This record gives sequence, structure tokens and C-alpha cells, in this order.
Amino acid sequence: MSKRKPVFLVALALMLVLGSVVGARQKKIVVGFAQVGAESAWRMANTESIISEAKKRGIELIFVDGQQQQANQIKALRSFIERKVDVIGFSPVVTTGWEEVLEEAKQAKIPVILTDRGVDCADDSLWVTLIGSDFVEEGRRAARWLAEKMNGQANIVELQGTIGSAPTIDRKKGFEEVIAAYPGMKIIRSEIGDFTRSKGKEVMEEFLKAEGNRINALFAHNDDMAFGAIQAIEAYGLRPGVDIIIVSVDAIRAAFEAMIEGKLNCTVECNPLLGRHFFDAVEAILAGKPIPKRIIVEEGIFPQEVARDVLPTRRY
Ligand code: GYE
Repeated sequence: MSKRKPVFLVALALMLVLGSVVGARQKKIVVGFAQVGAESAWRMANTESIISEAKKRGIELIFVDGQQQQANQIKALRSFIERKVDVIGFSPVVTTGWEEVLEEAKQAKIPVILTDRGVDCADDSLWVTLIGSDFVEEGRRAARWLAEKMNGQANIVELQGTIGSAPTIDRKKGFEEVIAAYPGMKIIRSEIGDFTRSKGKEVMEEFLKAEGNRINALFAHNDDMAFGAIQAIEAYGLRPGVDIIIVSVDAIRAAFEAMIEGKLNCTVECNPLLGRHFFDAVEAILAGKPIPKRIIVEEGIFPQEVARDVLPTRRY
């Protein structure tokens, strides 16, 4: 009897060790994600990419739609902190006003990943990484294409995205930087269109009422607003894509269809498929691996001429 004791103890210890390994493996990762809203087709594709990737990896995702309101996003972040999620992900609707809540996350030792949009706060220890596009470069790409298309001569109207958001600030900056080199390229009107089709239409109607036939180019900060503007231009009796040359950003499928119809002239790509990059970062952080402070996704530009060939390959 006494001889058997050590064997029994070893077996018991083994069972305990194995049990805890299996238990650790089974502990699900919990991620809270505060999305901007559902303002555009780009956003819907971004949301789909995050949700489907979480499912694929067996990660529990608490998803909150902020409905384009910073207050809703702050509330969501606080609820994630309270629930002690493993990682917080969020796409800040505007760049400023996040210090307090990010400080609370830091105190609670919950790592924060920014996706798509960045924040403007001095202490960059408040988030681990920013995954997304180079919006300044997108603005430059739009301007370079337009300058060439218009031979350096254009009265441009600009439909900006959401006021105070990173893509609005940066796309405008990149666009202006490039056209500054062309004395004949002028932005004659520029207003906020909030990244939505309905606001894009409304603001374009105002531009047309004020400037009429003087307008010969439109820079829209996203495709959805360009679609709204196309409707307004047609209702005004002008031909979008012919009388008014249009360049926008995102490169969603519908933009390729509009280019094939001849109503849109160019779209600059902005990649919403960030799910894989986001959860790679989540897993790396939880495994204690270092990750870069900035992860930039590769993007291109698609003029009308390539639309027919490229459309079948578009995933969003
Ligand atoms: O371009 C627009 C969306 O933040 C890059 O937000 C994103 C922008 C995108 O509403 O369609």
C-alpha cells in the first residue's frame, strides 16, 4: 500500500498540470470593440471584417456601434473596462477628447488598439498601436490624379467627411498640399458632408446653387458622399463624370459600378478589411510579443479606365 503512494501522487500531480493547461487553453479571449457607426459602405465592410475574424478565431467580441457620437463610444469603453475585457479595440470618431477614458483603461491595465482612425493626444502610451490607412497619402493621391486629369486647371468643390475626424483632417491636408503647386487649381467651396450619401447630396445641392456651372471638379472624402453628389448634379441638369469630374476615396464596389456608368472618374483605395490585422495584434499583445506602434495597410488608386477589369476582384 505504502509503496503505491508515490505513483498515485505523481499521477495526481500530472492530472492537475494537464487540467490547468487545458483550462488555460479554453479560457476565451474577450475583446471589446467600439465602432464609429454605420455611416458608409466602407464602415459596413469594416464591421463585417472585425466580426467575422473574431468568429473565425473563437474570440468573444463585444461589439458596440457608436452611431457617430463620441459620447456613445466613451460609454462603451467604460463598459469594457468594467467588464475587464482582455483588449479594447476602437475606431475614434474624432481625434480629440480621449485622454481621460484612455487613462482609465491604462489604470485597469487593459491594452487599447486603435483601428482605422487615430487620436490626437500627447501621451502615446495610452494605446499600443494604430492599424489602418495613411489618410494624408490618400488625399495626395486624389489631388495628383485630379491635377493631371484637369491639366492643372480646376474650380474644385470639396465634400469633407466628419468634422474633427482623422480621415477628414488628413485627406484635406494631403489634397491641399499637392494642389498648392498648381496655381490654376482652386477649392472654391468646402463643407462637411459627414461621410453619408444624404449629406453629400444636400451639400452638393448648396454648392450648385451658389456656384452653378463654375464648378468643374469635385473631391469627395468618401464614395458614399460622391454618390449623393452625383444625384444632386443630375437633378441640377449637369452630367456627373463629364461636366463635373469626380474623385472620391474608399474604392467600394459601387464606386466601380459608377465608374463603368461614367458618373465617377476615379476612386482612391482605403482598405476596410482590418479584421485580420486587428486580431493578429490582439493575440500578439496577449502573448507578450512586441508590435509596431503603427501598422499601415497597402492601398492603390483606380481610375475609370480600369473599373471594368477590376470590379470582379473587389471584395467590398
Ligand atoms: O473613408 C468613410 C468612413 O475612417 C477611413 O470612414 C474611414 C472613413 C471612410 O465613413 O467611408
